[in-house]
Amino acid sequence: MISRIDLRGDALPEGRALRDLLPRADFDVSAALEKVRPICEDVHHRGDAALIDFAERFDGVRLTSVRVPAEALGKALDGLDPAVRAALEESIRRARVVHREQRRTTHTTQVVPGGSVTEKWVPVERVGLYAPGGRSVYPSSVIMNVVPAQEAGVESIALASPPQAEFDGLPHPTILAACALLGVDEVYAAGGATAVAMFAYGTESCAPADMVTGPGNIWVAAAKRYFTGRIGIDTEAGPTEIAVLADDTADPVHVASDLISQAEHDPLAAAVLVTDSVELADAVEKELKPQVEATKHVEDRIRPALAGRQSAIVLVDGVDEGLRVVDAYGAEHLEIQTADAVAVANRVRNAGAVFVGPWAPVSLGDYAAGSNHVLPTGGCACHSSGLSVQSFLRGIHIVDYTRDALADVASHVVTLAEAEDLPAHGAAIKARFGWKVPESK
Ligand code: HSO
Ligand code: ZN
Repeated sequence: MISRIDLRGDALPEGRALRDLLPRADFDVSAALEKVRPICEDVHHRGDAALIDFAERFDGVRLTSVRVPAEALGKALDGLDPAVRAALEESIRRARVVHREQRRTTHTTQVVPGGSVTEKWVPVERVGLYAPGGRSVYPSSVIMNVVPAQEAGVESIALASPPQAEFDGLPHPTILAACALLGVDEVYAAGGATAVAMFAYGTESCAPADMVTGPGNIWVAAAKRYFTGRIGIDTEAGPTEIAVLADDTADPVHVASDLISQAEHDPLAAAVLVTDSVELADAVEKELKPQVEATKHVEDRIRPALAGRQSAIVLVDGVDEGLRVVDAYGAEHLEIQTADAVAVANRVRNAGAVFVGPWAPVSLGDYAAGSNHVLPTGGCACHSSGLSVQSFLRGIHIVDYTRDALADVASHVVTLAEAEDLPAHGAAIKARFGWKVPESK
């Protein structure tokens, strides 16, 4: 059901070469780019009419309007199972506690007497959030996108989710209910690339957004890439990944269930166990079989995900080597199930989020740890972070110098301008001092 990669014995290769030993799913966003281009441009030219035509073609429903009426949100909340409502509220509360602390304060650095640089943090003005429909109707992802945007102080937040034929062309009711709980009342029934294009260009009913975030399939990722440079995006979300670094102290039942939990998302999801214990590897493999069979999405997602080339059990010589492997891989989610898990977790450099010890499974983080579940995939954890308040803020430098403070550094600026063959840059300084450059101190 899951392949093995044996890295024991020889010294591990360095850097990229090590990462190349750990295969990932094929997720070729550039190929999808060509297909989304005409869709995005049609939305650009025909606005709402294009959105309505695409909804008919992709979602099988003819809409009268793409904007979801306010009453539909209230109705969805009224119809929400009270237990689901309580769970969503707890998830929101915990996410708020964590994200509120991420707010950044304005800071002024006195560089020299009379010369200061202030870094002022300003929220993005308008954000469009995308919540997928179809196989992945995740109100939890609505929370993970909306909460950091709200805590960052974003004033205008709109959400789009695909229209559902079975709900009269409205997005899924749990998505609408989550919006109502979060206080988001601007919601659109638009799916995939068309939703991203709607936010990027704006249409008759939807004002353009400065930024689009939220998970989605390859078409959403391709549309985000298409608009990069025009609007801000979070990272392109690829298939979900879990890596578990475990030794012989780990419980194979837990390890197996955690691997399966993320394989449940997608046939391309990756589940990777890195261990120095052959006994644990054997026990996890044995445990996978009955657990996989007992769960719901076996044939369409879990079995293909675990059997896919993107999933594996990786054998290493020790926990130190295991750390090198998980760092090279840069998993979206990394669990540490070893002796002294806290110390091992503190040594991790590359992961979207790290889950420490036996009582912090990825499922907890998906719903109710307070952490964010929108995390970098495909190895992007080596250079990017998950969604946070910071994602929705811009730091603006405010430069304030007095005449004396400028005079003190004037000759250095002129020298550098000349060294770069940009004399007009130097002239802008000289003009202020009667064309005689004061000596720098
Ligand atoms: N594990 C997914 C998020 C999610 N899980 C939503 C359940 N619902 C990607 O981080
Ligand atoms: Zn999940």
